[in-house]
Amino acid sequence: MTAMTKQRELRAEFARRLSLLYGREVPAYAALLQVSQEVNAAVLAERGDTAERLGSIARVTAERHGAIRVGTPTEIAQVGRIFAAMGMHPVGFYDLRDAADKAVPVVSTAFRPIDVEELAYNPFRVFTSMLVPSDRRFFTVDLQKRLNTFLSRRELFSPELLSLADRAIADHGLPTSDAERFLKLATDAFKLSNEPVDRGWYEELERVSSVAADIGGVGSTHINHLTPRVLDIDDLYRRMDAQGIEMIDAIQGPPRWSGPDLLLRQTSFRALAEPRVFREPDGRVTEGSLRVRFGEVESRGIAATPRGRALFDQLNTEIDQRVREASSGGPVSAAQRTDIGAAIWNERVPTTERGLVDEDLAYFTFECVDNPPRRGQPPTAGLRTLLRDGWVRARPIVYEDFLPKSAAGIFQSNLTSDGGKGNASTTAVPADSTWMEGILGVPLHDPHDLYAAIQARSLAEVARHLRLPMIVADDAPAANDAGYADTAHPPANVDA
Ligand code: OOG
Ligand code: NI
Repeated sequence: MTAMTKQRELRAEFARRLSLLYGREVPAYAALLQVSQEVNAAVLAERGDTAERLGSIARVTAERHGAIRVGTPTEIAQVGRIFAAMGMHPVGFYDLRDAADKAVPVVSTAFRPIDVEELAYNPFRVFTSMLVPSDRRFFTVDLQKRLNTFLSRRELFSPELLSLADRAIADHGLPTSDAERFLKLATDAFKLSNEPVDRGWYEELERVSSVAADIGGVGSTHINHLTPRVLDIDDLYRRMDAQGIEMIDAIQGPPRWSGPDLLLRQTSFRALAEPRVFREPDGRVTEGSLRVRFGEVESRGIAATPRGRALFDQLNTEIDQRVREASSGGPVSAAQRTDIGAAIWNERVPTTERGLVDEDLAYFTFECVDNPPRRGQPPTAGLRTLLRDGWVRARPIVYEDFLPKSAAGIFQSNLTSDGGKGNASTTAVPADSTWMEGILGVPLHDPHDLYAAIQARSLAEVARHLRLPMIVADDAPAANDAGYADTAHPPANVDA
């Protein structure tokens, strides 16, 4: 039998090779990795086992997300085949055209593993954006036509790479000799090209949107950034700042607060000028530079339920409002904004994991405790009571996805031109999740469904173990229950 390289092994090795490639191309990324490792080592030393509550240190150390940008439905469908070969599937739909004030004319999804075991093995995910040239808020009919002509002439992924991808999908991996070829072609496809960039064309697009120019102004694609995960992003921010690396103003996502990490916090250092070759309008080939690629870092928290997500969105609105009020007295600094955010969160969100379970704000898996406090049949099938009485324990499920507002913030803070954005009324096609699904030809997973299924499976297992027909969320409101002393907040935390 020929030795096979499994899809998960292809994924882990692809992530490793991209990281080596990006470190060679963008030296500041290598510095960021170094600082990330220092931060993680410090957190592990300080917090011990609890540092690994949201993933083993081995997982977190290897963990990256990439970001790529493509131009057409054909291109994103090809990207989908290459990632499917590595066990990465499209999850979620992000419309950054609406999430941003500046011109970000793309819609996006994230390709990632979806099974618990696959995520634990290597969670590599790639935020993948596709240009929408039909959107009249950004592009005229004429520019759309010329863009489409330009894009239809380029080939990002060779037929050989795509056919190897299809074989890896069909056979759940590749013979090891072919795996090497596949990995080489896949990694090379995201290398920064030294083909001359047509200056006139690039600049025309840049006047509309830097993102459009980065995607449609060049003949190939490249990895835009590769993001390591840290266990303390505030510490990382301070350390990078102290090294004189220019960071964007803020950490995106939830503020630092007194409760457990939730969802996703991200920050980045500013896009750096990289040498590129240009073809000038008079035909001369010159050396110049472009500022499109940057370094991002993130810390991941617990996945929020739809209820938790709605609360998060509502608190964002309230933070914005409070910041607006405060700014009537003078400019509000990033630090002040963080303080305002933290105050609101501390007041409105339960500060313990148990509180998050009780109010159904975040996803957990549940398991039976080996030595429950009492013997025999548990008295109830209610989850809160089982937790309180020590029959069952909860483990948080880590958030594996992205946040549209943060993604838009990261895009925007790295744009060299603001670009223009007209009004919405003349958009041609509804570029929505159904449309994206049709283009990819495979289901676009809903992140909530994936987390909910993981949680439900663990509850079914608990029920089987305890010989209960099913586990139900207790219907008594948590705060009426004297056993919830560790929940620091009254029920008014949530407006339901
Ligand atoms: C993608 C920006 C979004 C994130 O982590 O939210 C993103 C891009 O710049 O192409 O990567
Ligand atoms: Ni990113």
